[in-house]
Parts: sequence; C-alpha cells; structure tokens
Amino acid sequence: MSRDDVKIKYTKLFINNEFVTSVSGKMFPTINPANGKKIIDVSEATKEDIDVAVAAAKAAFKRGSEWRKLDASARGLLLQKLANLIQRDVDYLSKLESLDNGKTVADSVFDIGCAVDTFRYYAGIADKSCGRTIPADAGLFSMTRREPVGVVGQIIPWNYPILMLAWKWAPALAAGCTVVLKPAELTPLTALAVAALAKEAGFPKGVVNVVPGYGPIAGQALALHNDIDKIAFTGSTVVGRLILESAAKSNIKRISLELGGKSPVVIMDDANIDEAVEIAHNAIFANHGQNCCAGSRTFVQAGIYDEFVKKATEMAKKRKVGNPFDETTQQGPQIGEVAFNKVLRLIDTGIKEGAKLQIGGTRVGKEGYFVEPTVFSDVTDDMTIAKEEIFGPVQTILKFNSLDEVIERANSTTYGLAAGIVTQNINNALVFSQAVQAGSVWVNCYDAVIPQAPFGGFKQSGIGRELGEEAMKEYLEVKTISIKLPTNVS
Ligand code: TXE
Repeated sequence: MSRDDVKIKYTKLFINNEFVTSVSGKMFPTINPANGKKIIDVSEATKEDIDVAVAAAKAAFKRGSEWRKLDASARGLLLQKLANLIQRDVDYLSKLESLDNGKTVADSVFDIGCAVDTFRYYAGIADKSCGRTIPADAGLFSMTRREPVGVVGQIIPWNYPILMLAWKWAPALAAGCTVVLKPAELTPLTALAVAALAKEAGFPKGVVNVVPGYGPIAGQALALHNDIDKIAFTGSTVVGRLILESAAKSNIKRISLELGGKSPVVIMDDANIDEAVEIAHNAIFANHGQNCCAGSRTFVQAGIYDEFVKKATEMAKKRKVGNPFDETTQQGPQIGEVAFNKVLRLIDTGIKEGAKLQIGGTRVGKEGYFVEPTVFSDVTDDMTIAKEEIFGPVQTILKFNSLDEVIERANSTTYGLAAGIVTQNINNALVFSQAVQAGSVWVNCYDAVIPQAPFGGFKQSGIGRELGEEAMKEYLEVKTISIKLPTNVS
C-alpha cells in the first residue's frame, strides 16, 4: 500500500453544504511528513471566508430553521448516520489520515473507531439532556431547560485530526448547535472528507462548515467573531491563552480549552515490572509522543529503577520506525519540520543538562521527519526535558523513593491533564488518585479515554471537559423558567 492509492477528493472550503473556493482565491500546501513533499494545495480561509461560514452557521441556527425544528432524537439519528458513513469509509479515511498526518494506518483505523464510538455515544444522549424542577421559594414553580449555546467555532490540532473533529462535532451537534470548524493547517484533508459525509448523512446546510487555514488568520478571526457564541479549542497552552484574550476582547463567548500536559506515570516497586514497562512505553510512544496526555514523566521507585530502565530501553530499541503505510511499522514521522526540530533540540538540551541517553536521540533516514525512539534515565525535576512538553518519542525516567514524595513531584507542574500509576497495592492507587492534580487518572493502564467519561485538564491544561455528559453541557446554556402560582397552592 502506498500514498498513490489515496485519491484526494476535496480541497475547498465546506460552507453551506457546498465545497467553495476561498474569497481571496488563496491556497496553501499540505505536506506529507513521511517525505517532506507537498501532497496538494488546499483553499485557505481568511477573515472574509470566516464571515461567510459564520453567517451560514448563524442562518442554520435561526429560530424556525430546518435544524432548529428537528427533534433532539432526530439529531441523534443524524449523528448515528454519520457514524455509519465514517465506518463505511474507514479504509479510505484511514489512508488519507496517514498520508496527511504520518501516523500508521493501523493507528488511523484505531482513531476512526474511537471517532465512530464518540458519534454513537452522543447520538444516544442527544435527547437525554434534561432540566430540573426546583423546590423554589416565594410561591414559584421553577424549572430549568438546557438550550444550545448557538453558533460554535471549533479549532483543532493535527495530532488526531478525525478524532478531534468527532470530540468537537458530536457533543455540539447533539446539543443542537451549529458549527464552524477550523482544522489544523498541517492536516486539513480528512475534515473535508468527513464534511462530505455529513452532507450525505443529511445534516441541513450550514449546520457544519469546515474552513481550513492558518491559526493567526482564520483561527483568530473565529475567536474574535461577535457572532460566534462559543469557541472550543484544542492545542498549545500559548494559543489557548490567545483564545481567552480574543473571547474577552470580543463578545465574552463561552470557552472550552484542551491544552498541553506533562503527565506523570508512576511505577511503584510492587508493580509487575514487565507490565509496567509496557504501560509506560505505550503511554509515551503512542502517536509518536504527539499526544496531549502523553505519559511524559516516568517516575520509577528506587527498588526497581535500574531494572526498569534496562527493560524500557530494550522495548524502545524494538520499536519499528518507518513508512506509515507499511503494516509492520509502529512509528511514523513527526508531523512536520518545526515539530521535528523542536524534538531534536530538546533531546540535545537533555544531553547537555546531564540526563543519561540510553538509546535513540537522532533522526531516522534522510527524508521526512522520523525520530528514533529515545530513552533518558537519570532525569531530574529541574531539567528542561522534565518540564517542557516535548511532543515527541522521548521517554524521560525519573527516580523516587516514597509515594508522598512522588505525589509532590508529580504535582509540581503548571499542567494537570492526566496521570497514571502502576501498583498492586489498592492503598497506593487510591491515595495517588485522590492527591494527584489531573483531570484523568489511570490505574494499571494508561490513555484509557472513553466516550462515556469526561476528559480535560486541571490547571493550565485547560478549561471545561470533553466527552461524557460533561462535554454536552459545554454546548448548552441553562435557562430558568419561574412561574408565579396562586399563593394557596401547596
Ligand atoms: O499548536 P497550536 P502547534 C502543543 C505541543 C506542540 C505545541 C505546538 O506541545 O509541540 O503545542 O504545536 C490553531 N488563534 N500541542 O504549533 O499552534 C492552529 O491553526 C487561533 C498540544 O501545532 O496551538 C491549529 O488549528 N487559532 C496539543 C491549532 O490552533 C490558532 C495539540 C493548534 O495549533 C492560533 C497540538 C491563533 N492565534 C499541539 N494559532 C494538544 N493539546 O493535544 C494557532 N492556532
């Protein structure tokens, strides 16, 4: 299987259920990270296109529109149809995703399965978003209703293009919102392909719109737009801060942010060491380390530290790096030149600051953005590689003595997205789970992200939650209706 088998059907903006060229006529290239060469040019949205897309989404949300007249259960059925169509096209979509992103086709198939599950979950809860009746004072009958926030701007990153689209679209559409989505400029292709499926599923025009383009231009225009009622963003903490600023400067739009992390994985010395090595390995190396909840600080208790480092190094050594279309490949290229250089620079910094390079550390091959699976031991908390998000295949292994000590160190970061612990002792597991400052805690597993359970960050890892009922609430306003009753009614 090669990239030549992947036909690219859509390269224009998707607005009002049509593919259209941008107002300016501008295009931008999307690059294949496996060889650094252009795949194709895609229409670039600028502020004028954002205005057109937002107007379309606003019209689709207008009272009395086809979309607004649909029952909530009918919205659920549309989501179910979209899930079925994505499932039908998994073979094509997975190859397109791997071409644009560089992840292995098996990983793309896995991501798309998770996206389908996400759409199905929200299809099921679209008509289960209940208000309350409230025992109110002052002879009032009070109740709440949950109503869609309105027109939503969604900005997503390149690390899980289809899955991030599903995390954003499914709860927003289940809630009854309309959407303008800006995919990452590095991976615009699959969002356009899924947009075509949304039309095929029967979503009315203007309900979903996709506007590929650059962050500081198209993304910022969305974040500043006065007709956008809510913005949902996944990406870097730096840009998350800008989104907050834009919301404050414009119309105080609602915000949800899913940002970076420096998540700890704690290995207690009572753990089954082989299981622990594998959990910690997958926690950092999955998706080439380009994962917001990557287990990027591996804390290992002193009693098993040396043996753990040896086994972790052996496992990293076996990891096969190469062509994402080759079935035996476990790790493809990093997303692009900027990310690739950042990873190599941080590896260099790790060496300079005195961490012990056990394996890896350099590029693989001469073209594309491949990085050797890299393991550092003897890492200390003050080193740059223990503090900064590397977003690459670099395991940093730190030593600790007691549970209290490791809790303190795990929490001494500005992030708080996820954490893991591997132990056979229930007390360790529970004490750690309660004390660690993280939105998700995984015990004897890692990356156990499921559509039914909320996911999001403490501290500077974000605001709000994705997935589960919580994510739908991010797209709903609560309205209180109070009715004055005759005073003698009991
Ligand atoms: O992210 P950006 P980048 C982290 C990770 C990575 C670093 C940089 O550490 O190395 O961020 O990656 C849009 N207004 N994460 O540069 O720039 C952009 O077009 C509005 C963690 O790719 O945050 C894209 O669609 N939007 C992360 C999206 O933001 C703007 C995933 C993400 O890009 C914008 C990705 C602006 N001014 C990176 N500037 C995670 N949480 O999973 C950019 N964008």
